[in-house]
Amino acid sequence: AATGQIQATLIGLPTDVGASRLGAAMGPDALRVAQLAPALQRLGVAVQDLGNLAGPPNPRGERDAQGMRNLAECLAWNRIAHDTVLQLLQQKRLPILLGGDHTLATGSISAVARHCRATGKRLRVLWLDAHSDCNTPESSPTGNLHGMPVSSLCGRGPKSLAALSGAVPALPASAFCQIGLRSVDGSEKSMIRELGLEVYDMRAIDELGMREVMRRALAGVNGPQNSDVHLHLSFDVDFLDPDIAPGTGTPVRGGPNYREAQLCMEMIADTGRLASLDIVELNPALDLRNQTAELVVDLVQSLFGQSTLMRDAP
Ligand code: EXY
Ligand code: MN
Ligand code: MN
Ligand code: MN
Repeated sequence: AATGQIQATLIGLPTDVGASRLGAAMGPDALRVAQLAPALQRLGVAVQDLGNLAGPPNPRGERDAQGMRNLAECLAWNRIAHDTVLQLLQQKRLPILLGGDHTLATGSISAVARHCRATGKRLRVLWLDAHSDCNTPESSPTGNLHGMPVSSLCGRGPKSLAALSGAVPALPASAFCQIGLRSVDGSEKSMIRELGLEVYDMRAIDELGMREVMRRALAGVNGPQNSDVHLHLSFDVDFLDPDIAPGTGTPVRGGPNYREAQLCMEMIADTGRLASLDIVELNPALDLRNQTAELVVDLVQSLFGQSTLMRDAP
């Protein structure tokens, strides 16, 4: 491959064990139907697809004594996510995790954090989501583990998930930046405070505009002084307004529109530091003619540098 060419690997993790609604398990194939790999290849990215990896089926369990649903299965899927992402990072590839529900970010980001520790990179995680995903088994209203990955990664969640990275917490809470929030449980508001999470909710986007929000979110990522930053994007499809992205299990109205989402992706692309990506919570069973998957592919093109004009670096 040419020097400097991005070598990306698609990892299909077809599971919805962390959610209440079924269907996110079909997310990887919907993205393939929407031509994700060819879209990246057109932008000069070399793409390998590992296909869908196998894991345990969804037992649709009730909450256990600790308050969690399907913990054993979630842990198994997250071990697969962790091991696969870690191996790809060691091969200098850019892992693109195709979920699957958002629990899987526990495994992928645990691997990214482990890799950054080993290589001396500084990790920044952008978390695009309608939700803050920082419940604990005790605080969760549902027991669904897709509402807990952030607290797990910050060392507060279920112990087995929190320990995947080989260090607890897997990363400091200050590494996170959450954007697009508009559905946050009361207990999560306390957790956001306690952890000191950097959050730009929809009100911040309304008041500041997406451009300023992203300028702030990427302040520690852009520029030559930050060339040692590994930027991870965890993209929950429910970040997007459900008018344009109905194919997701926990939609919340009032999200970013197409142009705001596209600018968000373009400004991430401009940093040149994107090194790993999760695309999660796409639910084709709730979609209309795969339009949400097609929208995500369009946005991922912006994320990998598609732009209307040739522009100078920021
Ligand atoms: N806060 C709610 C819960 O914990 O059950 C809803 C979480 C939805 C999580 C989605 C994936 O981002
Ligand atoms: Mn989420
Ligand atoms: Mn969400
Ligand atoms: Mn476009």
